[in-house]
Amino acid sequence: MSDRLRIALQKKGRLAEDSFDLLKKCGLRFSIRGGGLLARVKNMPIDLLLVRDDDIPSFVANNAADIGIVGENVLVEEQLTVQSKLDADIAMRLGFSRCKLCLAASDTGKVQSSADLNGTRIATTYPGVTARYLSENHIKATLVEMKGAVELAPSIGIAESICDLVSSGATLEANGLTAFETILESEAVLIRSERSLSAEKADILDKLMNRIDGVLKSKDSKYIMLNAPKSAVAKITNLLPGSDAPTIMPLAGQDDLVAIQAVCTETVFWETLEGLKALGARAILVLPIEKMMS
Ligand code: PRT
Ligand code: ZN
Repeated sequence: MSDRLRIALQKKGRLAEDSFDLLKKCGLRFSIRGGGLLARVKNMPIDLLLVRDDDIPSFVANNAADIGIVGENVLVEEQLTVQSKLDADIAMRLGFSRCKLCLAASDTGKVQSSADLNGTRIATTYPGVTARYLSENHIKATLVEMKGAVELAPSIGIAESICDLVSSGATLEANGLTAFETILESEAVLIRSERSLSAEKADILDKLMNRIDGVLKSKDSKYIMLNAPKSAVAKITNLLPGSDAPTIMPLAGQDDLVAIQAVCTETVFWETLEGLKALGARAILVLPIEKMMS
């Protein structure tokens, strides 16, 4: 393989746009056009391998790609169902495409909780993760493996419950189903194998992961600027969410006031601003942060 770092990404689907977006925010310049399998990053030695999400863990494990971005649900399922140990694991959590793998059943059926699962049928596209849950909880049930449309299984009479991904819950509701147990929480993850990379690739991966870290940190971070009475500085700085060491500066011609500036690494809510104001803070500005590197 060449010394260009190869990243396996979902070509089309729920992960694709957010994965492309994250890499673009990291400064990678590329365009995804047509049906090509490979897209070249113009300004860094990186190639993007555009595939179905299910193939990403094995492509990384088998050296078709160096790293990949995939749902944790797909990675864990592959780890549990592949014959020998899968050489691909989480290098970084990415915080998007969050969803849960849940057991769900009809409100009127005989399964209302995990305690009712013994001797019943569960339809799922995640036999590995579902079987692990059943075994850990000493439940004996039959798995009905499906390729999709799992939510229809109870109404067509092939299973009493399902185990499927849920995000808003609208699909379950539309099919008269209610989730009664979460067996896996998932988000998009960056995965890599344990193989060592060439020095060039290791370098570029290091740089990329630092940039991803910066993008993720800056997402919820805000820069706060305000003026405050000197007497309230301690209370005001205490209220700034997730900030250490704010900058405190004198204000020309205002002996009793100081200017405070701080990076807040947690969400700044309206309630926080109201609290700051109640302590005497004035001219409060909350600014977005585009990039961060520590
Ligand atoms: O074609 P390819 O094989 O690449 O894609 P795919 O069709 O297998 O996957 P895709 O694009 O649907 O999902 C990719 C990944 O997105 C999943 O592996 C999850 O990690 C993540 N994700 C996040 C979801 C959902 N949310 C989600 N809601 N994947 C699927 N769903 C489905 C779910 O299966 C159910 O049918 O959406 C429906 C439920 O959604 P709500 O909002 O009604 O609860
Ligand atoms: Zn898929």
